Amino acid sequence: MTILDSKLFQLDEVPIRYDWTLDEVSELLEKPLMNLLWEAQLVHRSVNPSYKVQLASLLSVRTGGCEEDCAYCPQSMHNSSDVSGQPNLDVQPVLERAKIAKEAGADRFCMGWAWREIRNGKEFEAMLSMVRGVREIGLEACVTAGMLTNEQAIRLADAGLTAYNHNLDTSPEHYEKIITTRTYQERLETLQRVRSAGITICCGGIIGMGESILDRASLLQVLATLNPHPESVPINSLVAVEGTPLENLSSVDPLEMVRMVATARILMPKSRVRLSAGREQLGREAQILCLQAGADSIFYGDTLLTTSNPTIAADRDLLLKAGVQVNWELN
Ligand code: SAM
Ligand code: DTB
Ligand code: SF4
Repeated sequence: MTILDSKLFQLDEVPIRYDWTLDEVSELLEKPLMNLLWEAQLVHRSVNPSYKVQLASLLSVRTGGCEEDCAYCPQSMHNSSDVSGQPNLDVQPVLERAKIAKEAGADRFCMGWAWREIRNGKEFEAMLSMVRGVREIGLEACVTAGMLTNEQAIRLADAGLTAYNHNLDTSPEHYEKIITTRTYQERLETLQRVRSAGITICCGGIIGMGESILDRASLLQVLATLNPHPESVPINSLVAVEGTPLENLSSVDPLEMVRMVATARILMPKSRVRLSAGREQLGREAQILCLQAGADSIFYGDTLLTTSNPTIAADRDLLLKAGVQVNWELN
């Protein structure tokens, strides 16, 4: 037994709270970094003693041409990024990609549609077949496709969908500077539909979009007062893509990501905190700090939806060096 196995370094019971105040969240987010890291790690080590990291691979099934005006997104038709509307991928090629992801060690396969909301018909039937196929391959299945109806949520649940990703993106206060074509309230209602259908929720946001520290605290407060907490919380840092209104924003200080991850871990002890877009700008050391302070999932694969992600080889090296546990042998 090492000193790290001793009770001194474990919390007996990590309380789950849904009544976090904005002051409490801000205080955590702005704590001296050493203290924040210590507190976050106590929680993280208690709930995830082997530092298991979930690997989630992403694929864009329907790319570009989206009618929403999300200022960060290269897939919006309101933006002039070099991403044009493309034909949707068919079921079989998607399942081929899922098999490749599984062989590379992924746990979850996430599929994205650049839609304001899910449409019924051929494309939705194909989505259901993809979900069933991904589950048969032995992976968790996640879909992100905008708003949905109760009936669509129930059909996705029946097909075996593990999680639905729908982000709040930023604070309620900063939101209107980023998106005008869909309200915060609509996002919350979508999350409620997903929850009612019995699908787990993947919901987080993005930093680096010109928001204040208080905005970040406010986003985290909204997430941490959802009851139950979202099962997964993706923390993205803006990938500033040419042709979007946010193209000239400078990248966030990597330690800001560390703070977001650490605070999310303390607020939502049992949720998966996914270190998401923007890892290429982070560097190895900051990523390892995130893995230590609370991140227990990453996007794994050479591309996100339309932008690049660290390569599989780079991530294998990172995870090996960090000494975390993944579902393939690290050697
Ligand atoms: N259309 C669906 C929707 O908005 O819910 C699904 C796809 S959308 C691309 C999924 C999420 O990716 C967004 O909510 C946003 O948080 C994140 N995202 C998109 N572009 C990004 C960027 N340039 N940098 C960081 N995160 C981004
Ligand atoms: C999430 O929070 N981040 C992922 C996933 N959920 C769907 C998407 C990141 C997209 C980054 C920009 C792009 O590749 O287009
Ligand atoms: Fe469309 Fe989603 Fe991009 Fe917004 S984030 S423009 S809804 S694809």
